[in-house]
Amino acid sequence: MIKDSIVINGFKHIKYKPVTCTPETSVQKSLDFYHIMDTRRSVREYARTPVSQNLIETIIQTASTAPSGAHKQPWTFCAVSNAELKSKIRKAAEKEERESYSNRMSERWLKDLEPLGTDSNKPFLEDAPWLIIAFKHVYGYDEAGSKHNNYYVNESIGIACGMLITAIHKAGLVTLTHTPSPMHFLSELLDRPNNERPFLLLPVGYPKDPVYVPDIQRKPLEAIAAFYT
Ligand code: IYR
Repeated sequence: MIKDSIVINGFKHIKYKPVTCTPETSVQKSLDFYHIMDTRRSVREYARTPVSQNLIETIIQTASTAPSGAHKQPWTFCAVSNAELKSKIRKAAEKEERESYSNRMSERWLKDLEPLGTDSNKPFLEDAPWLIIAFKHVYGYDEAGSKHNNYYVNESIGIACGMLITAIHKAGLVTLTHTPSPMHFLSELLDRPNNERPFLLLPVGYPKDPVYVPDIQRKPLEAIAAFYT
């Protein structure tokens, strides 16, 4: 008799239910998903079309299905639609970006960004109906309120942000990974606790119509993978 659960180290383990696939449907499903994801682009201009909080909540729940070090889930996703707060975030981000573009970034870096057409103006921080700011938890608290360590925090939140971006794309929305630097102004404006540090800022919404993106190509498989069979 196959058991529904077993106990390991005194902890209950439940029977894993895989997504139903055959070797043939796996191939088709992975191809279909690749083709969907290959249409994803970072978009810098947003339509004013509203996006419901409900939709943003589901996307964040998808992100939070990510694996994390010792399952600590060391993240908070702050979702901002408040116009006044978005405007404050834009002002503070543009102040840092102006300094970065004129003094902090190297000539080489600025040259590398030319094909992408970025500059220190960030209208998307007000135009997008939502801003999601991912905060990493450099440490956490247990049930009794004492501090505990988190593990592989950057890896964990990086994976979760990747899944957030995937969920955004699957919902027909667009985003971009904005990294104003330094970003501690986000902790202050959003009044985040001491154990949280801003990791990534993502505007989320529908794209402006029409919208244009740089004509850049992805590396081919040979350039990104090595097989040892
Ligand atoms: N953080 C700046 C600069 C920037 C840096 C990289 I690397 C990019 O791929 C894009 C932009 C900004 O957000 O404009």
